[in-house]
Amino acid sequence: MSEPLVTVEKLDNPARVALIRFNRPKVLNALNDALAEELAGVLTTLDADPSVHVMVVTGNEKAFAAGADIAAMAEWDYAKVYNDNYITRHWEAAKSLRKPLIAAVSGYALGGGCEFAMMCDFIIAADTAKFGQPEITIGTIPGLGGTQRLPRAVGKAKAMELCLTGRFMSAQEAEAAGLVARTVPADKLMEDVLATAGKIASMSLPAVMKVKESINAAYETTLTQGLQFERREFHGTFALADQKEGMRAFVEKRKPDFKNR
Ligand code: DAK
Repeated sequence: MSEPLVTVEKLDNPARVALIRFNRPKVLNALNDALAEELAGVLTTLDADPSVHVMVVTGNEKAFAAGADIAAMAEWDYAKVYNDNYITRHWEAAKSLRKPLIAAVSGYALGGGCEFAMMCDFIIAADTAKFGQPEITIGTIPGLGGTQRLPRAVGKAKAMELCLTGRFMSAQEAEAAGLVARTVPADKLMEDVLATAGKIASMSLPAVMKVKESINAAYETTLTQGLQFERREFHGTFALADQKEGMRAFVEKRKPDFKNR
């Protein structure tokens, strides 16, 4: 049996959190078609698993992922990548998840690695992390959303400069620019990310999914439509037992016992 390209652990502590790890350390977790297919299967399965509320995806100390596998792609031609819908079919899985997916980034997050991290709901970075879209240096351009999500995260000027030069950006710069939720010392990355995931996993799952859907609507709609969507979802929470439980617990000065209903 060959090693899995993506490993998965459903954790007891914190409960309801699943940890997914890219597992191609010899090539800095370069993302090939087989890895993308495994990842899509894992994400889809975990999203449908009621015992999991939050997913965390990570790499290793040296690399989250240094991009798509260049050696695999080097000799492909246009007809092949177009006809095969080159790895797009697998990556779309991450876009349709209803539960939160957090990227824990240490080391390199380049090209498709940076793009996949941006497809996650938020990124927590080790202070050693390096982000970039170096595709231009190998004669191509970002293909998994780099020219679209990066400007939305860091603004046009910085996205343009990064994609046109292929320069790497430090975790500190990425945080200041808004790409990263928080930067933490490298040796505390997983502790911090898992505590964050555990906190989210302790909330009411339908409320968590409504927050995710509403914030994502901010990217897809006008402000008026987005506000209306949020209002409907807010009103909708009043149909949940967890809204009653959460507010009653506050009034009664106790911890809520959410049932995810
Ligand atoms: N692909 C294949 N192998 C890679 C790799 C990659 N992206 N990155 C690193 N490796 C391999 C190296 O070849 C080396 O292998 P060996 O020589 O040991 O066999 C090993 O990993 C260690 O790398 P280095 O020896 O280079 O390590 P260094 O510390 O010296 O340098 C580095 C680290 C990250 C600066 C360097 O490895 C590097 O520049 N890597 C390439 C970064 C890059 O250009 N990434 C962008 C690739 S293009 C799409 C989806 C995705 C994409 C497009 C479309 N669709 C859904 C349509 C994405 C495209 C890309 O990401």
